[in-house]
Amino acid sequence: NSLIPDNAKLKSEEVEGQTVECASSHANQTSLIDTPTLAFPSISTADFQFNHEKAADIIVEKVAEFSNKFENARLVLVDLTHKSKILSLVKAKAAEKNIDTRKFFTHVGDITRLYSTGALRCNVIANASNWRLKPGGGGVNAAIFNAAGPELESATKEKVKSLSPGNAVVVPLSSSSPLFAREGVTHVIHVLGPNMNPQRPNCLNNDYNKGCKILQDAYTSLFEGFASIVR
Ligand code: AR6
Repeated sequence: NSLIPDNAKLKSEEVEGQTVECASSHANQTSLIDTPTLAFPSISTADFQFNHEKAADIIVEKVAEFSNKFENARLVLVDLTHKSKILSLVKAKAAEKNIDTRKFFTHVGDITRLYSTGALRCNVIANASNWRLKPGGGGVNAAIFNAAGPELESATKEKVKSLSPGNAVVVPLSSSSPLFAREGVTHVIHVLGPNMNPQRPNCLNNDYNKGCKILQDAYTSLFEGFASIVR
């Protein structure tokens, strides 16, 4: 709580481009600020070229499995634009499955600026990582390492040296990291998904039997990692 600046407490939340006034009383503000929230990008669906329809099914399946396990926590799928195909697919499939929109929703924005530009509080963000857990390489990985500063690279190195596909690692962020100070992000969870891009390591050559299993494992590992922080 103390991490959130006072002047921020009266801000409204923006969900899917719609501004929802949600902090009119002190009690409401407190409950909202206290709600642990994981923002995550769609793993493997850009640089790693994983099929969007299949990825959307897996995201919704895993969200349905995990969202009920969290009594007081939210999962938010984030992408950069309103034109995002993966966000539209997931939104439609989540509605079909009647997933509680208080526990899971989609949001358009930069995952490194969710609070400062979208007024969306997320204490944990996920990264679609590479196996070496190195900065750069484009996509959300480059954005998160850039925004977090050198603190994220050193904290990551302290935890693990590499990741195999389908796994995730929780990295606590130092309070000196700009991502912590500006956005209120206390942890980054690196996730390595399946790769269908022949230009990248561990390419599965369109083997979607393996690919779907690895993507399911990746989300299980991500949501279990988040659960370990919330508990
Ligand atoms: N905020 C929110 N979502 C984003 C952002 C951002 N700043 N940037 C990208 N996305 P990708 P992958 C979305 O390619 O397919 C890296 O080079 C994007 O639109 O980042 O798992 C790593 O080092 C898409 O929906 O990850 C790996 O080598 C999603 O994030 C490789 O790419 C994931 O896109 C991983 O490829």
